[in-house]
Amino acid sequence: QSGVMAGKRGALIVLEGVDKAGKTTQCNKLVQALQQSGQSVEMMRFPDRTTIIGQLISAYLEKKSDLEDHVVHLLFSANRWEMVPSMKKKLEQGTTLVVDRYAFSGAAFTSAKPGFCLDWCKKPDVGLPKPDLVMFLQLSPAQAALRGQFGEERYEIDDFQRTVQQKFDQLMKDPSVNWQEIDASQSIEDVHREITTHSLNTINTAQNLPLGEL
Ligand code: DGP
Repeated sequence: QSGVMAGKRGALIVLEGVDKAGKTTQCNKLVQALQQSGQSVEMMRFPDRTTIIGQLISAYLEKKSDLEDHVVHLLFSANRWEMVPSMKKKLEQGTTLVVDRYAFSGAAFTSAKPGFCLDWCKKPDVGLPKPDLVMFLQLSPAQAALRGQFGEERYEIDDFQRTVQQKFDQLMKDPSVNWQEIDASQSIEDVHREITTHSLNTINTAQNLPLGEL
């Protein structure tokens, strides 16, 4: 090996899925399991509501403010872009990032609104670091309903979530993304085992590959 970048890079691992699929639970469990196996790993989530852009998004989701749909879309994307320098730095330093939602949620949620095409929705995120693995937690609307009522936030409506699911189905046809579908109706532990196996495999293969771009 030569040059300054002798270390192994971390992997960029994303969990996606419709609301109630269990993404946050599984992200937390995955981070714990990877830490216990000796990996350097950090969790992230989008939207990241802690930044100034994130606070605008949060107020919008909580229906405390109204924003034009294109503007909101661009803010969600900007919220990802603002984290790119720190993401790249961590990956280069060998830290694996486990990310709760990413650009795919961006495209799926906005394109589920009337008057938006998937192609336009994907554009602002073109050039973001490409995940080494995107696990899609698959859960039917009927199964999601068994997990209780949706909350009060914007987008937490059955019909809308059905359309979002269809948009994700379209996004998953993109062969340039490493999609892994996970049956999220299994027990928490079974889903966790599957996700951990895929993640460990990805961490091993990603370290020999350059980080891609969406
Ligand atoms: P969460 O914090 O994971 O509950 O996500 C908040 C809500 O925002 C959820 O309904 C999904 C939606 N969402 C996440 N990312 C995006 C995005 O980039 N664009 C749009 N329009 N919605 C998003």
